[in-house]
Amino acid sequence: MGSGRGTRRSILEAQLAVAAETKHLLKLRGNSCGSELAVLVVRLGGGREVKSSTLPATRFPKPQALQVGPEMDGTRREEAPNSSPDKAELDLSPDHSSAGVSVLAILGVAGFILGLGRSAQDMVDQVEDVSKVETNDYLLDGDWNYSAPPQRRVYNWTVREHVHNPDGIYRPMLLVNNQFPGPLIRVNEGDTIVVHIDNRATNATSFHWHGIYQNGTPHMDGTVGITQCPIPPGGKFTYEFTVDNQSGTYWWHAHQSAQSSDGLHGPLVVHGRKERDLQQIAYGTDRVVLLSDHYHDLSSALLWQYLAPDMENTEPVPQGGLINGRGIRNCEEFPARQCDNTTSNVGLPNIDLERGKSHRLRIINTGAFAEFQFQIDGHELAVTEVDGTDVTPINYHRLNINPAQRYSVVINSSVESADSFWMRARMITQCFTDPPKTLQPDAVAIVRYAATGPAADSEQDPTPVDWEEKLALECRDMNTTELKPVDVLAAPAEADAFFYFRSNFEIGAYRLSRGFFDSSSFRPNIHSPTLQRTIDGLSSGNETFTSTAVSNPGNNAAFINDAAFDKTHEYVLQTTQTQTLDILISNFDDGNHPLHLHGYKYFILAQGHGYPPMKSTLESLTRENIQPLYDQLDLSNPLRRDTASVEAFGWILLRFVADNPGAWAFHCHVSWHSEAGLLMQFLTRTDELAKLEVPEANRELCGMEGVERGMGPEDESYRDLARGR
Ligand SMILES: [Cu+2]
Repeated sequence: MGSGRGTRRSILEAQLAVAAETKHLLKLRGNSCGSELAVLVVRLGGGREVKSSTLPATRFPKPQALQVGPEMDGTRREEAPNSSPDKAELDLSPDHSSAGVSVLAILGVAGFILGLGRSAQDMVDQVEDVSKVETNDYLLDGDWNYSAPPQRRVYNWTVREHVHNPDGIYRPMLLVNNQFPGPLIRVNEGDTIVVHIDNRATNATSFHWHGIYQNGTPHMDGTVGITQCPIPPGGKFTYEFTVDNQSGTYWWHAHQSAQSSDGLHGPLVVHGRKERDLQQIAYGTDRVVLLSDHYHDLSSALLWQYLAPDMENTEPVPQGGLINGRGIRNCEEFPARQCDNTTSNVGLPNIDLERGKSHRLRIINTGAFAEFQFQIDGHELAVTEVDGTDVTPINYHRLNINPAQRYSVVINSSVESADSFWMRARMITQCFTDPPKTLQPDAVAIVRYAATGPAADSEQDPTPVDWEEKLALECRDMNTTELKPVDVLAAPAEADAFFYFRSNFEIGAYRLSRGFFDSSSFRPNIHSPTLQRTIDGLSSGNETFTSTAVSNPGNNAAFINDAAFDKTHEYVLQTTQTQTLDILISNFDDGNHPLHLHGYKYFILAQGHGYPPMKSTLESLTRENIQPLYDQLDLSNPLRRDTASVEAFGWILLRFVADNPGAWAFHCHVSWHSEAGLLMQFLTRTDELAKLEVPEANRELCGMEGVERGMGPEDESYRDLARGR
C-alpha cells in the first residue's frame, strides 16, 4: 500500500506540475495553434451526415453575420423586488491580443455549422462571436430572501450555437444565453419556475429539470418522445411548473439526444422551507461546483462514431474535465486544433473562502460519461445532502460521483497547514476503453483562504497533499448505506408488485451495439410522445391502455403494456392507482449504469456485485427466489435519491411509491448508453392521467417543421456502412 501511494502521488504531482507550468507559460505568450480543425463526423440535422477528416479552416464559408443577442442573464422576477436574480459579475472581455490568429478558424467552424445547417428557418441565428460567452461561478448570493412568499421566477433563455474554448481548445457548442455552463435557476420551495425557451440553434432541443417531480405537470418534464415533441429550430416553448415538497440541489439539461454534453446544462437550486433545520451543519457560504467531463467534439459526431458497426459499446472518452466550466490545456498538445488558452474564461477556477468558517459546496456531476472522485486536499467533506435528500452529516475524504448525481458537502476552512489547497475531481479511468493519449483525467481548482472577503490573487500554486486511502479503481457508487435522511421516512413494508429487468448491450441489426432493458431498446417517437398518446388513448376509451389487452398482465394494476406500445422500442411499465413497486435490475454489461428515474426519488434498498442473495442460484431472479435478500433489508430509513448505479455485472434493488401521474423515463445517465437505447418508461397513475389535458402548446410542437432535426442516428443510417465491411 505504501509504495502504491508513492506512485500515485508522484503521478499526480507530475500532472499538477504540468498544469501549473502550462498556466505560467501561457501567461507569457499568447498561444494559438494550427488552423486546422479535426471534425470527424457531424450530423447537424436534416438527416444529412457529413464525414470528413481533418479539414482546413479555409474551406469553410464564412458566416454571413455575427449577431449579438441582448440577453445576458435573461432572468426576470415578477413578484420579488427585493431578491434580484443572481448575476455573475465577471469581467469576461476578450483578450484580443492573442486571439487574432484564432479568429479565422473560429469563423471557419462557425461557417461549417452554418453551411451544413442552413435551411429555411429564419429564426436560426448565426453562430456567436466567441468572446461573448460568459462563465458562471455559482456563488449563491447570501442576500437571498429564503422566506419570501411563493412566487413566479421567470427566465428567458435563448439557445444558440457558439464556438467556445472552455479549456483553450475551440469547439462548437450549444449554449443558453451565451453562458457556459448555463444559467443558475434558484428558487424557494413552493415557487413556480417559468422558462421561456427561444431556440435559435440549428437543431431541435428540449429541456429537462433533473430530479423535479413535476407533480401535476408531467408534460413539463422535457423528455423527447416521452413527455413532449422537441422544440424545433426557430421554435419557442414555455416550461412552467411549481416546485413543491422537495428541496436541495438539482440541475437542468437538454433531453434531446446527447446535447447536454455540448453545453446545455446548469444548476437548479431549491431552498427548502426547512433548509436550516435539515442541514445540520450551519454554513456561511453556499455555492455550486459543477464537475463535467469535456469533449472537443460535438456529441452528434461522437454519437455517430460510437454507434457505428462493430464498435461494441466502446464509449467516446472525454479529453479532460472541467470545474464550473473551466479548465486549461496546453495548446501544443493539440496541434490540429484551434486553441487559445489565454482568454479570460480559460484557467483553473479559484474558490475563495473566508478562513475559519463553514462553507457548503453543492457538487453536481453534469458530465456525459466519467465518474469523478472528488476531494479537497486536507479537508474533510461532511456530506449533508444526496440528490435533494438532506442527510445526517458523515465525514469523507473522497466522494465518488457518477453522472447526474449530486452531493452537498460542508467544509471548514480552518486547516492550519496552508492558505491554498487543490480541489480535485479525478476521473476513474479504468472504465475507459482506449483513452486518448491526450486525456487529462484530473480536473482541478484552487481553494484559497482569505481573512475576510475575496482572497488575494496569488501566483503560488498549492502544495499537493493527498489522502492515504487508495484511489477507487472501479466505477460504481460510493457506499451510501450509512447515509441516513434527516427527515426520517420508512420505506413501505411491502411492495404491491415486483419487476425484474436485465440491462445489457447487444449487437443488433447492422452490427450496431445497442442498449437494452430485457429485449427492448428505446427509440423516441418524436412526433407522438408517450404521455400525449396515453392521454389521448385513455380519453378515447382505447382498450390497449388497460391490463386486459396486454399479453401477460400479472397484476391488473401494474403491468408491462405491450398492447399500446411496441415493446421493441418502447418498454412501458404501467400502473393505476397508487402502487408500491420493487424494481430489481441486473446488469450483464461491463459498464456502470447510473440509473435515473424521472418524477420520483426512489429508496435504494440494496445494491451489489454478482447476484443478490437467493434461495437457489439455479433458479431465476424471481421475488420468491430472492427472499434471502429481502430478509436482510433495513426499511427503517433508506437513502432516497433519483440517480443510483447498477455496477458492471452487478444488481440494484429499488422501491418507490408510484403515485405521480405521468410518463417517466428510467434510464442510464451515461449519455452514450441512453442514446444507445438503455431507457424504459414508467407510466404511472393512469387513473389520474385520464383526467389530464395535453396543453395546446405541446400539441403544436409536434406539428412543427424541423422537430426531427438533431435526432440521434437511426439504425438504418448505418446499413451501407455495415455492408461495406
Ligand atoms: Cu450506462
